[in-house]
Order: sequence, then C-alpha cells, then structure tokens
Amino acid sequence: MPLIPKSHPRAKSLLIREKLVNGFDNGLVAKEGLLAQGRGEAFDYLLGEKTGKAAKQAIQAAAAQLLLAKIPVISVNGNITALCPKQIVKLSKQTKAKLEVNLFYTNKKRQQAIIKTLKKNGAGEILGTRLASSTKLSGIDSARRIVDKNGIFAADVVVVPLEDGDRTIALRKAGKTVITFDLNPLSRTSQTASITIVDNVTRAIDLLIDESKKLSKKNRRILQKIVNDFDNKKNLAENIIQIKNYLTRRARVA
Ligand code: PTJ
Repeated sequence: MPLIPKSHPRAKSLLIREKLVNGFDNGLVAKEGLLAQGRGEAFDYLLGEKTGKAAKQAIQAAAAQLLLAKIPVISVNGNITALCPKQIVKLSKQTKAKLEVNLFYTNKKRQQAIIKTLKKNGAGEILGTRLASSTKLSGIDSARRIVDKNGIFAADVVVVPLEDGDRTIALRKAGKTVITFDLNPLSRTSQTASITIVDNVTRAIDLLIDESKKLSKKNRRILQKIVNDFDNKKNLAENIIQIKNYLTRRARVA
C-alpha cells in the first residue's frame, strides 16, 4: 500500500514533499533545501495553492523575456533538479537557454548527481563544472560566485529558481535581467529580480513552457511590449493582495 494514498486531502503537497526527500536520499538536495521547501509550502498555503492572475502575468513576461534574450541561461540547483528535472530540460530546449549548475551549498558529489539526473532527462551540455572556463561574479561571497564564462557570466537573461537573495542582487548589479520562481513575494530574491513568478515551481514551470511555445510564434515587437508592460513591483503587490484576500475569505466565520 502506498504511504501517501491518492485520496489523502493533501496528497499533491505530500507527493511534492516526497520528491524533495527522495532528492535528498539520492544526493541531489542539500539538507537546507528541505527547509527551503517548507518555507515555500507555507507561502503556497497562504496563496491558496493555485496559480493566481499575477503569477500568470509574470509567466507571460518571463516567456517573452526568455525568447528575446541573446544568451539565456537557466541556473540549476538541488531543489529544482529534484522537483522538475524533465521540465527544466524542456524549458531550456524550448527557449534555447543554456543550463548551468550553480549551488549555494556547493559540493562536487552533488554537482555530479545533478548533472547525471539532468542528462537522464535529456539535457545536452551542462555548464558549471569546468575549471578552465570558470570565473568569479563580483559582489557575492558565497560559492554561487563561481560561474561559467560562457554561461551565467556572459548571459543577458538568467533564470534563478528557488534562490537565496545575494546572487540576484549581484546579477542585477552586473546588468543582467533576472527571472525567478519564488513562492515568497517578500523575499530579497523576489523583491530584487526583474521578473518574479510567485508560484510553486511545480505548477508554474509547465505553464512557462507552454507560454514560451505559444509566444515563439510572435514577433519581437510584440514580445518587447509584453516585457515593457510588466512591472515587477506592481506584480509583487498584487500577489500580497492575493494572500490578504485569501486570508480574509478564510477568516469569515459564517
Ligand atoms: O542546491 P543549493 O545548494 O543551491 O541550495 C538551494 C537552496 C534552495 C537550499 C538555497 O538556494 C536556499 O537556501 O534558498 P532559500 O534562501 O531558502 O530560498 C529559497 C526560496 O524558494 C524561498 O523564498 C522559498 O519560499 C522558495 N521556495 C521553496 N520551495 C519552492 C519555492 N518557490 C517556488 N516553488 C517551490 N517549490
């Protein structure tokens, strides 16, 4: 008998949690990554565990921005690999974005496990491990400062899913456009990224792939208008209002 019955009212959430736990057991996820998931889950609860209107707008802007990019790069960490390896590879192919492993809690064995999993899911070249092409990103003290000259360092648009705040600020200071997935609209990453998708990455990533496919048929002028019309601060405020409205509904007694 499965430990998580399909009929359990919180089966979906518990199955996502299980992916992280399996990812930890298989050497992909840092211990701290399990805690990060817990923080995300709490915000997901407050958002009503669904993709809101504001998140859908951010997804559209992110897709347009990725298609407009000259050198788009997706930064991959342990949590994203455990949660959606197939989709991250699909997104990179759909948007012609390079993949680069970049870990906060860096560790060679975990890097290799992540690469192996991505390759198993169809990835071609994965940057982030070649010493000869590594360089340092200034303004950041963690291991995340080590990046690939041909990847994150050269990129104009970087996707940083489930990120700690420092690097987003450093990447913005380096003149890059930063796209993130973060369930916490108040986090430093959310507040400093160019486009923040406030949604569970497990829901939003398929929507981003679909939107990228749809928008790939549009011309650059239309894509640029979508990006220009997007205001991240306003979008974050809408997400906070979504939480407020959800709590107001839940606080009704009758
Ligand atoms: O694999 P590593 O070594 O690179 O480490 C990765 C983690 C995630 C441990 C590291 O980047 C970290 O410590 O991140 P933080 O500072 O905990 O931030 C992670 C953010 O992602 C938090 O704001 C969470 O709310 C958010 N988050 C967690 N799970 C999800 C999420 N956002 C979207 N979808 C999720 N499933």
